[in-house]
Amino acid sequence: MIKKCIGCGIKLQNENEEKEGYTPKIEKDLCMRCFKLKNYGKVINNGKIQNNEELIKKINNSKGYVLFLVDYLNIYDEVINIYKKIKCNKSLVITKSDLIPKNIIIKKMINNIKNIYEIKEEILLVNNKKHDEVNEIINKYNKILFVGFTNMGKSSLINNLTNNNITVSNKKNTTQEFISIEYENKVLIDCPGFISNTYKEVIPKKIVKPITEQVKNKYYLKIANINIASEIDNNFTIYMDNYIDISKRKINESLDYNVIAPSKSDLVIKGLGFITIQKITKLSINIAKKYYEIRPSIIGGNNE
Ligand SMILES: Nc1nc2c(ncn2[C@@H]2O[C@H](COP(=O)(O)OP(=O)(O)OP(=O)(O)O)[C@@H](O)[C@H]2O)c(=O)[nH]1
Ligand SMILES: [Mg+2]
Repeated sequence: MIKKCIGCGIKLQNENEEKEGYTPKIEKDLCMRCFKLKNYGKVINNGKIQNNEELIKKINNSKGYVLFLVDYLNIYDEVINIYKKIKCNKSLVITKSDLIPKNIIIKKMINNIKNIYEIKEEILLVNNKKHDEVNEIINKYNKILFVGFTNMGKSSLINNLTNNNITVSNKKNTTQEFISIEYENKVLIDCPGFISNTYKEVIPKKIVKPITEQVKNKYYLKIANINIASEIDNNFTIYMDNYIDISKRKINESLDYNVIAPSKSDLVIKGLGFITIQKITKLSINIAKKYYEIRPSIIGGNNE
């Protein structure tokens, strides 16, 4: 009989310590990787690397209802493009609502996300302790897949809904295979996460306090080794983990201001969050283009 790890779904084996699914004793329920992740928060290997296109195919073949999870700091084109490739009935679920600053008007943010990214389906808001809107979906369908990029809280939500013990961690790629959970005559399926090319991943543990910085044109803002300068004096409001180092430094060299930022736009840094730029300007940013993008502000309006 094939035995699978209850933490990540991988097939267990006790023959080769170097290979995925290894456990010293096959009677155990967890692979070594999950055991170390759960007990010591340590990653002993990167695990099976997911292929996003293959994952999409498997999800589309499942014929289940898809809950596509993403937290509000990690919404960007690559994520929405994958969301749109999911052909099942689906909803977009904004997770970790406990991390959303109090000044954000949720309804407005959801509306902005719908408009900016042209989302036709409903958008739900949950955290792993408060998930009424997800319960309503579960009541309506028999097979529900929890889909999304790594670290968006899929396994946490399933654990909280069903009292299960799937491995949860702030490391990438925790869930390795599809895990089916039977729950009140329904099947809930935890999916491995999609992988993105992020600049750096920082997951806030506490509510994010937005930080507004006045940035004069002779200074640049330094955030986690990213230098951002504005051609004109400007206000930047930063929505990122509050433990990230932020400082202002004098500009000593001539910079190339080649990124247009309209007024009230967000500069999204993949994996970190976003910065709302108040006035129309040109920016200079010292990281590769693939790590960031500009969009209309999802916070929008005058609630800052
Ligand atoms: N603040 C907060 N953190 C959460 C919430 N849900 C999950 N997290 C944290 O987010 C991180 C990732 O959670 P997981 O449930 O492992 O994410 P996943 O989507 O299953 O990730 P993969 O298995 O890698 O695809 C962990 O550090 C969790 O503690 C939530 O509702 N609020
Ligand atoms: Mg998971």
